[in-house]
Amino acid sequence: MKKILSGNEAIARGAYEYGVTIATGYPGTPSSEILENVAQYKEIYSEWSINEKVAADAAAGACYAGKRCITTMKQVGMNVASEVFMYTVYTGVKGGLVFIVADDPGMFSSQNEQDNRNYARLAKMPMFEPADSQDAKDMVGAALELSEEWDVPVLLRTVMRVAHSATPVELGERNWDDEAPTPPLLRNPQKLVATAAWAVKRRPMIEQRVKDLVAVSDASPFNKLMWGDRKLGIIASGPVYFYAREVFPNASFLKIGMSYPLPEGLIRELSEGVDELLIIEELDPFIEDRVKAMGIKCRGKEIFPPYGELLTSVIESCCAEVGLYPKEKIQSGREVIPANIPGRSPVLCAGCPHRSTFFNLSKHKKTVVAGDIGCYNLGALAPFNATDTMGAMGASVGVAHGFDIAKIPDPFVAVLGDSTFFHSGVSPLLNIVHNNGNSTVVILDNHSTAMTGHQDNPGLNYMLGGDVARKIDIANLCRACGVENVVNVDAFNVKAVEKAFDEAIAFDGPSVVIVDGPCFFVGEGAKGVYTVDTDTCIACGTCFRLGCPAIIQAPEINAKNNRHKSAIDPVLCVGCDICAQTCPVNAIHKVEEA
Ligand SMILES: Cc1ncc(C[n+]2csc(CCOP(=O)(O)OP(=O)(O)O)c2C)c(N)n1
Repeated sequence: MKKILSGNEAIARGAYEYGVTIATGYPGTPSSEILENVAQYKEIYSEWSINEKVAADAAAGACYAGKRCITTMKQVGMNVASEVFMYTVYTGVKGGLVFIVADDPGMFSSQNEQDNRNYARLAKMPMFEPADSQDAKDMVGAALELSEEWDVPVLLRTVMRVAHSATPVELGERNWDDEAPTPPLLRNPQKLVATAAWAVKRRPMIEQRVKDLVAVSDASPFNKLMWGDRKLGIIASGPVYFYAREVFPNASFLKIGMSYPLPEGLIRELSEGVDELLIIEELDPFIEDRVKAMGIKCRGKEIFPPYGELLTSVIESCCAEVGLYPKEKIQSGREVIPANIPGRSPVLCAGCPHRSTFFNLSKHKKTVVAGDIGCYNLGALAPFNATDTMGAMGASVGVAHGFDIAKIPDPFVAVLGDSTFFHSGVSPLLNIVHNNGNSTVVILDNHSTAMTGHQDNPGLNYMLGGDVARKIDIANLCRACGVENVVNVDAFNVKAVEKAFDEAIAFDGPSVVIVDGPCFFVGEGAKGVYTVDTDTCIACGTCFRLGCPAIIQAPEINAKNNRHKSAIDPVLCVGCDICAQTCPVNAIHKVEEA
């Protein structure tokens, strides 16, 4: 039976069909739906772990116990998990272990555009790259088998277009003995303890394995040499293969699906059979560098940019520039976003509990804000313009400590969310305490990992799949880290939030303010609708500084300052009351129900 599945759904299906019994991960676009779909297969234990490294360690442990495991992450999550594949390449596996990472060429939802194929080379770990959903499902099976046969973790690297596009997939059944008991762990410290004295003995094997795997790559059904016109040969991997095929339907192609190590025999065969060889790949010259190192003449990054997606339109115009494609054939209208659409800045949702924090921080222009990754990243944008730094998850707490030890003259705070705190905020908080630091850490506890789709985290009493979980109290955790000044404040009380910030910043020693209030989408729903009394409104603009999408311009103008008065869109308002609390003339009030 065939079904149309997204790449992420297809990977989940592959995990089901090919006997995966443990699946771990940490959410992040464009990878999150993999685990959410895996969770629907009751034969597979799945969990959102607290971060990618913990998820990958857990998968490593389970694979040592003989289970087939996958661990999923977004592209920057690979950095967090990197310790784990660097050591599992040495220890090997028992059950198959597949690291699944979704890269983000074009940076649709990421702070950088790293090309994680480089990690395969760095770790010397085999890698597959699906071009569509069928590939994605099949490669889960192939990667697990390769992992077990070669005693090595395998990387399955997708990109956003594969993760989120839906194409037909042939479905199979799960052929796995789920009732078989887990045998005792096979003790083998010389292999599983990656201490220098033992690991160094395995080092030459790792090099040899990569050399031997070249033959496997050459024989892989995922590496396909397809002869066409001998004037032009193209090597492409992932979805770029389809884009390139569309531009050059008659060329000879090597479609690469197993991309580390590369199929050197097939590459040589193609290069010897064509007049000109092009490497069309998104981001880094990963294939090109290897092909050139093999002494083969080819062109790649001298024609195509090393950033962004290489969609059909980009390939056409780049090739037209160097005379490889007729300029007059370039098809207009293929742009993803037509140039004449005005840009719109994203804003916090109506009813967002983060609003009171950024409204207050934006009033205190002197306060430096070390920001973090979550919905609250919008605090960096208008109308708040409050956040000064943001680099990676959990970085806010360490960066604030850096401000402290550098003795910056202005007050400062770190701001991060509950999921981010659990992910990588706890250890830098311990670091502040241990090193006699004097920073204020603001934890925006919206009872959710909201930005990536409301996944669970240790502050919540449920797990992926719905089972009841032990709930960690963030305030007690901070106290256990040694922070004496920990306060909880209601996120929907603007004045109380301001007071808590002022007191925490003034406090001599580390302090934590937990701004507590549920994300609207996990809370109890709308609390009513508010309205603006146009006669009372003085058009001061204070409510616009809340950046609430429900607050709009009224047609009426205040003649004194010639500015539009405010109004509230009743469809968007959820009754959080924040605008009413901040209006200096009390012009905003709740619409009483009839
Ligand atoms: C290393 C890494 N993993 C995953 C992500 C994807 N990601 C961005 S924000 C976020 C979680 C945000 O949750 P939280 O801190 O609770 O803030 P909220 O969005 O709920 O306000 C995640 C998982 C990332 N950017 N970096």
